[in-house]
Amino acid sequence: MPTVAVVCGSRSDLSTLKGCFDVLDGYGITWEASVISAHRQAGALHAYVDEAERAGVQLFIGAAGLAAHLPGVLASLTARPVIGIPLDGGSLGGADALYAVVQMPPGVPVATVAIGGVGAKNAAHLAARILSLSDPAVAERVRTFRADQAAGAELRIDPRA
Ligand code: RP5
Repeated sequence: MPTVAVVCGSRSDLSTLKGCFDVLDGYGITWEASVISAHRQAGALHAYVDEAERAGVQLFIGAAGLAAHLPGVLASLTARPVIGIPLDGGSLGGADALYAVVQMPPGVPVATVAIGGVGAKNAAHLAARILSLSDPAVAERVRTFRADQAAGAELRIDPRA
């Protein structure tokens, strides 16, 4: 079983998650992805979380659109960290999913990232930072990523040159 389990609510969500998978790969973090709908397959979701926990998954990423209850249900089923990605799937432009994912009741936290593809990438970056607390190899890759990002962003303009 991999370190990170990514669960989304529909096959239609998978293309948005590519950035998440790529970033996890970049950090050398093992992952698996499953389509299990909180609304359509509640029993299967419960069974999957039990199995994943027993097998040693350390962190869950949940992604869903519309009335996006999947990340919250994940957080109800596990004590491991859950990161939620609200997806832009409907006429409210993802605001519906954002509210559903972020507005969890006290004691059942979901670390919520931005809507859509940006959030998908940041879910993986946040997972890496959490895992880096106990994995020195991932911590080193996070350090390298941040240094490269800063170097790539730097721009100095000297009109005298
Ligand atoms: C949510 O409903 C899914 O996460 C998806 O974003 C949205 C639409 O699902 P489909 O009708 O495409 O299966 O549960």
